[in-house]
Amino acid sequence: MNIGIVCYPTYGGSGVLATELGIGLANNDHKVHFITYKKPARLFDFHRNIFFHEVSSFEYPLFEYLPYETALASRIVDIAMHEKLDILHVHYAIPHAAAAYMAKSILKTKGIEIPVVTTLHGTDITLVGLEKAYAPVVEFSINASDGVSSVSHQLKKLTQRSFSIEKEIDVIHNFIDLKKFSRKENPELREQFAPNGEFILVHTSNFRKVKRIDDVIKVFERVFREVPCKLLLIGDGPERSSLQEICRDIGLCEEIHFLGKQDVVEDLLSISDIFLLPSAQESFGLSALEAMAVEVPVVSSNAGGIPEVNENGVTGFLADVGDVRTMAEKTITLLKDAEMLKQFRLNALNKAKTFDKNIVIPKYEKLYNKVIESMLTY
Ligand code: GMT
Repeated sequence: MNIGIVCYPTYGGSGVLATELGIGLANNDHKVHFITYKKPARLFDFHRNIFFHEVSSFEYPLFEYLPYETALASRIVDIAMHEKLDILHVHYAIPHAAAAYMAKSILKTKGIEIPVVTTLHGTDITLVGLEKAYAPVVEFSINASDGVSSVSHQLKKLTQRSFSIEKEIDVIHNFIDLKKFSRKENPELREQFAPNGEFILVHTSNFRKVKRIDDVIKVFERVFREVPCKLLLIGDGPERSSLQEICRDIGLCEEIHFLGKQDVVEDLLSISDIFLLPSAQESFGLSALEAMAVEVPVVSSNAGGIPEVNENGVTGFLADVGDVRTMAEKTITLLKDAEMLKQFRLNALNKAKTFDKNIVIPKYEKLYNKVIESMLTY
């Protein structure tokens, strides 16, 4: 198949997943065309089946805001016509699903029918999508898609509750490449952060408010009082400077390492003992799955779709959003009980295996075939 993928090219979960999907599809002999404003962050290597088409908006003094959606739709039209796309898969509804609808309508006037699949990732529904400024377009463009998928059962339910959705929504969970995300012990690296054999707690995200990283620090502060440990904070975003201020205020700068954006996050996860994810909302929690794949149990909130990944008392622990006391207690329990920690590490890996890319990517291929077939019979 010739597949067009539209996504955010950043380190955020939807962009990471879209990129890994594109790589997986290319390995399955499909030709994959990424259409976005920058090369996707996780697209490192050359692959003979992967093509990147940059979308550039034309600047003009009249434009206080660049019309990216128009530029994207125009680029999709161009690629669909000249690369003969069989299907277009857009990740994150805003503004990609609307641009896809526009492109599809233009292509129709040229006698080209292209099916569109929209994958809902979370904040495109929960945070941004429900905003009055976007909601009618989000609802319309989901219904105008030929196939719709959501990354968790919880997100599907929420989408159906929040909008008037006529389309069937297929749940296709996030997935993981278990070859890439496998534990690689690295005592030298570990020693750089924990020279006296301390435990290492870790969190990775885009440092947005929704992640509640201040709760990560509150949990760490409580754990630190009981068990020698260090905290790695991986990623960057709008909250970083205020978080650094918190660390200074509580005098834990030496124990908390802000590592910024990292390309090879699996190496840092591999030297960690517990992953913290106290998010206010989380449609799935790809970062938790990445940690579990490298045998790191997760202590998290029970928000959104997290319970579909992190099983309470099995692969880690869950607590209500904001309940830092329970999160800290559970973390301490795990760190103090070597047998339990060992069992949870194994459970985390086993659970991660159920989201193996080789199980999940064929579900997308099946959805593409279903959508293409239904268009042919229409
Ligand atoms: O919040 C993020 O980490 C970024 C965000 C995005 O849209 O890029 O991630 C969302 O999509 C991921 C991939 O499907 C999910 O695993 C994340 O749970 C989801 N984030 C939220 O719902 C807050």
